[in-house]
Formats: sequence, C-alpha cells, structure tokens
Amino acid sequence: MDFDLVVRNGTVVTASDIWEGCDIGVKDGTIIAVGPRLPAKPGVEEIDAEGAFVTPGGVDCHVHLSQVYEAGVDNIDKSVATDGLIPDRENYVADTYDTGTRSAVAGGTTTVVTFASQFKKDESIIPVIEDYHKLAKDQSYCDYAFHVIITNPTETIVEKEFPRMVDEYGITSVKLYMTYKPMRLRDYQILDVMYSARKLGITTMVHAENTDIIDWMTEHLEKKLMTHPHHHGTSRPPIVEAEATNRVISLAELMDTPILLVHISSAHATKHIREAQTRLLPIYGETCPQYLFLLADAMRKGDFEGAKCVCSPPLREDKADQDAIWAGIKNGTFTIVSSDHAPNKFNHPNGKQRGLQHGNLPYGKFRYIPNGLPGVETRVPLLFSGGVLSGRISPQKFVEVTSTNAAKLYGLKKKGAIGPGFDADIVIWYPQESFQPFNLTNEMLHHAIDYTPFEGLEFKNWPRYTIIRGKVVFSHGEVVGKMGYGQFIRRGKSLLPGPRDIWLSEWRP
Ligand code: DUC
Ligand code: ZN
Ligand code: ZN
Ligand code: ZN
Repeated sequence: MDFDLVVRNGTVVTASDIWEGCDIGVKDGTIIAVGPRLPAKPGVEEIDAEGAFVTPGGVDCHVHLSQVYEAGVDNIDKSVATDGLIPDRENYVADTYDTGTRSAVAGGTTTVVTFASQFKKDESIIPVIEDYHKLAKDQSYCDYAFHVIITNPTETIVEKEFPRMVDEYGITSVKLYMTYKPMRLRDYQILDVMYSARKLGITTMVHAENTDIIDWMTEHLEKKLMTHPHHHGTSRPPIVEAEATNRVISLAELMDTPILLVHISSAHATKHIREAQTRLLPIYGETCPQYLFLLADAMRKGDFEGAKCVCSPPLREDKADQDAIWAGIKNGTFTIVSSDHAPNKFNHPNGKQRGLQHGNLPYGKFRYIPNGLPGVETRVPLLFSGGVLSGRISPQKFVEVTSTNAAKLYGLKKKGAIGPGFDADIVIWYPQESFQPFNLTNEMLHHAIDYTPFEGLEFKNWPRYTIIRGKVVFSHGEVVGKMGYGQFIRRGKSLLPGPRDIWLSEWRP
C-alpha cells in the first residue's frame, strides 16, 4: 500500500483491544491500515514506537476558550449592580484558541469542542456562532468544534434556529446552566430546549446545581464573614449538585431526550445518574480530572491561594466522593472524562485579584472568584499516569473515556479510534522503562495561565508525539505544529442511544 507515514511496532490501544507489535499506515491524513509489519516504500516517513503505548488522540469536549462571560457569571447577583462588571476583556476566559489549543496538543489532545455562548439579550444565536468562528479561525493548533450555550431559549431560537444550527453549522449539542444568574434557565425553559433538541437529535449538556441553595448559602456565609476561598465549597455541599441532577434527569425522562450531566463531582449525583441508566434512560455522565486527583483541602491553602482551586461544582471534602467517581468511570456511569478547561489568571493582568479586591481581607470573598480551572494539557497525561499506570483503569478504559466515547457522543465520526477510515490522530507515549517520572510545574505547560492546580503531582509518562491527521504537531516537549492547522469539524448526531419513545403520560410531542 501507498503510505505517507507509518507508525512502527507500537502497542496500539483502542477502546476494546490492545495489539502489540502493531503498525499504523497513514495516507493523506487518514489511517488506511493497521497490522504487523506493514510494507512501506523507501522514503516514506516512519516513526518508531517500539515498546510504547500508541493511543487515539485525546478528544476533549468541554473546553472554554476565548469565551466572554456575561456580567455576574461568578454568581455575583449584587456585583452586577455594584461594580458593574461589563462583558469586556476582563470577563474573557484567559486562554484564546491560540494558547488553549497549543496547550491541548502538548498534552495529547487532538480535538477540542469549545463553547459559543449566547447572552440573555441575544435574540439570535446565529451571530453568536459566527462570532466564535471568527475567534477560532486560523488560530487553532488542533481540530475543533462548538457547542452552543443557551441562556435565553426563545421560541425563534429553539424552533427556527436550532435546525439551522444542526444543518447549516454542523453543531449538534447545546449546554444549559441551572445556576449563575446571567445563564441559568428555569425548568420550564429547559423543557423548551429539550422539546426541540429531541426532534433534531441534539445532545443537551447540563450544568446541574441548585441555584437558590447557592445564593442563600452565599448570603448567609457572608453574614458570618465565612468568605475564605474554601467556603466556596461550604456554600455548595454535594446535595446542591445531587438535587439539580435528579431534577434534570426527571425533566429528560418526561421529554424522552438524551442529556449529559457535565462535570459531576460527588457520589450522590453519581448515584442518581447510575440509577437512571439502570432504568435504561439515555442519561450520560461526564467527570473531570480535578474531581479524581484533588480534594477540598486544595482550597484551604493560605489566605487566598486556595482561589486557584475554586471551580463549580467544588472540589469535595470527602475521599469517598473521589472513590465514587473512580468507580463510576470503571462501571461506565461516566461516559467521558473532560477537562472543563475554564482558565483564569490567578494574578490578574490589571492587578486586581477578583475575590480579593472585594473586601474582608486577607481572605477576600469567595463569591467573586471566577469559577474554573485550567486543565486541557494535563487531562490525558493525568488519566494515563494516575489511571492506567497506577493500575486504577485499563488502557482500553482510558481510551474509551478520554477519546472514543466523546467522539461517539458528539458525532465526531472520524475521531476517537485507531482503525481504517479514521483521522490519523495519534498519541505515541514514551517506552515505560526509559521514562523518568517527574513532578509537574506550571512552567512546563503551554497555556497562558500563571498556575496549574496540579502543581507538584508526579507524572509517570507524557505524550512523546501528538499527531493530527498524519502530521506531527508535538514532539519531545516541543510544539512543532502550526497555528491555523486545526480545522473546524462539522458534527453529526450522537452515535449513542437516544430517545426511546417511552412516555410518562398521554402527552406526545
Ligand atoms: N461550569 C463550567 O462548565 N465551566 C466553568 C465554570 C462552571 O461553572
Ligand atoms: Zn458548568
Ligand atoms: Zn438524592
Ligand atoms: Zn465548563
């Protein structure tokens, strides 16, 4: 066969199998053959993978890049009125398509799905999609696609624009928030979205937390001056996530539509998802490395240092929650492990540390700390090192949750597998014997952020090569790909089970 690249003699892993001494033959960016001793003509590029794991490129379907947050996104009802945060540069997440995808490829991720976010005042989502296309075009090191965040599901948007979003723009998923004043939807509005999503085969992602509990707790903690960063966690105990998870599962059951619960952090919410799956509802779960490798004590560091680890849902106090999330990966409750890369600089460029500038020094006020952690570069290596090499999960499970399932769930038909016809998106690891474990420092990473929540963690391996559509984009610690190489991917519908046509009453859509 006529190849232009052959990856030789690796231990090739898919979501189902491991083949030792296996070659991968690539032509025009596509894998065309997989097997031992593939014959190649002289002059064909070859990469020696002997003794090394070779896995499909990471597919990270929860990444915030160049995203503008509407005023008050950090659940600051009052600050909208008092300090008048307006959607300006300050309210962007701090990684752009350039820096965020550079970081992605350096950590073995070859496709990201990012968010185009509606503001409540936007009467149409079409300009929103166009705007995010402008932000990403010619800026990305890896392939990319969009979800649309819906904050105001008007009749025009769900009835007329959702079909255009799917057919014209190739976007087959939306994300909804049950909390944050500028974004949250009422249950009625969630049903409006689900009604239309079901008809069109759209996957609905949901950030499930009970917004009124959070608001009430935040107010009452402030009255007691309990505003240290770790009280972010105090304001959101696991029941906040579990109640909203259970509620939105009920809405999805009523509407017979598939949903993905994003960034699940606790045993209680995991149990609700598991129970729904046992009843064969098309309910999917996502978790993130921060809930697998960090606990709430990370928010207790120093007077304000803990702000670096403030995300929502929060890191949990109890190791039992972490154990339940690992168990949920093993038993299939979690379909995907995404990064939820939602990066903010700790030392804000304008000198104002949000949260610290709002009084009650030296602790500041947790309600003003932007929620979210950087993690697009560390996701795949963390799961490989702390999952596979630490014996917690099999190599196949690693591939399934970091790549294959994400591609299936979000209709990325040519991504997420090593097999003929798939894009040649490949990660080659170091042979284990020759790798010196190291402790991570932020300087090693390629994002635009001044810290990593995983500082000091030991890594037992790291991607040696990242290959996208047959081209090496990261090699031995260096990003060698070009900005703009990444392509926008139009997505199809989910390949995982969808509506069942089972109803709770006589009502039918
Ligand atoms: N939810 C996300 O999905 N990302 C960052 C912050 C949040 O609450
Ligand atoms: Zn969220
Ligand atoms: Zn419950
Ligand atoms: Zn997110």
